[in-house]
Amino acid sequence: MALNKGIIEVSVVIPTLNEEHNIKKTIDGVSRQLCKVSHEIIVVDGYSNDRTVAIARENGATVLFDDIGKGSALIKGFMNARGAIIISMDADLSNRPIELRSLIASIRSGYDIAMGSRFIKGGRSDDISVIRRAGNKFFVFLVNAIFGSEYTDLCYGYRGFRKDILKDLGLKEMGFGIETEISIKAIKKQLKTVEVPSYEKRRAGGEPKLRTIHDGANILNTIIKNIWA
Ligand SMILES: Nc1nc2c(ncn2[C@@H]2O[C@H](COP(=O)(O)OP(=O)(O)OP(=O)(O)O)[C@@H](O)[C@H]2O)c(=O)[nH]1
Ligand SMILES: [Mg+2]
Repeated sequence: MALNKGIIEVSVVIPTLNEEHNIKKTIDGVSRQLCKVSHEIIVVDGYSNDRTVAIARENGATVLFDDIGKGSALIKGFMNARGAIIISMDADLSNRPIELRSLIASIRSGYDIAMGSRFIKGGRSDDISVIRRAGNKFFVFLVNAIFGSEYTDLCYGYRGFRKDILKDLGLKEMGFGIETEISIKAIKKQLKTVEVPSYEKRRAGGEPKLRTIHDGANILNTIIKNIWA
């Protein structure tokens, strides 16, 4: 997987929960895109009850386990990543591997965090429902109003990070609030962030894991908690 076992430039961290239909294609897409970059692929699995783990291993990924949620899975992956650049990416084939280029280029050029955005020029989503779009828009408005940011997207997990900054963020969100927590802490810590256009495709197969009301409440709670944090 890594071109040079000792030095890894990019770690791609992929949380999975029952993604047996999608994980091989996800890993293949990343490997193809990063064939000239020293990299590792870390799958952090939430104890899937299908063949996700076996398929991930067969295709060369390192597999870690986490039994809490998407956020805690990402945190575990971040903490175990060896690359100077870390990418977070979903396993449902919504995130296009070709966009790894712009995320990695942004970090190489000096940004601390590059956030995929579906709602800036060049971005798009074929996956987000009307309700979720409205919820995301409301949360973007709220975060920008409270924290003085200029984000166009919030609840979207295709991102790149300079590894050094992740340790200092003290991430705590165990579920789908993780992206919101990162976005707010990036502003509070005055990190150098950039949004890059992203095209979110429809989930290719398998079941959606996000529950709109439950996880929406979790995201709102994340925003409120971080006002005083
Ligand atoms: N380890 C772990 N991964 C999870 C958990 N929940 C979701 N994931 C993974 O996180 C990624 C994003 O989850 P999705 O279900 O695609 O959420 P979404 O993109 O907001 O919603 P849809 O694509 O519409 O289903 C996927 O790769 C999931 O398999 C969890 O509890 N634990
Ligand atoms: Mg998805």
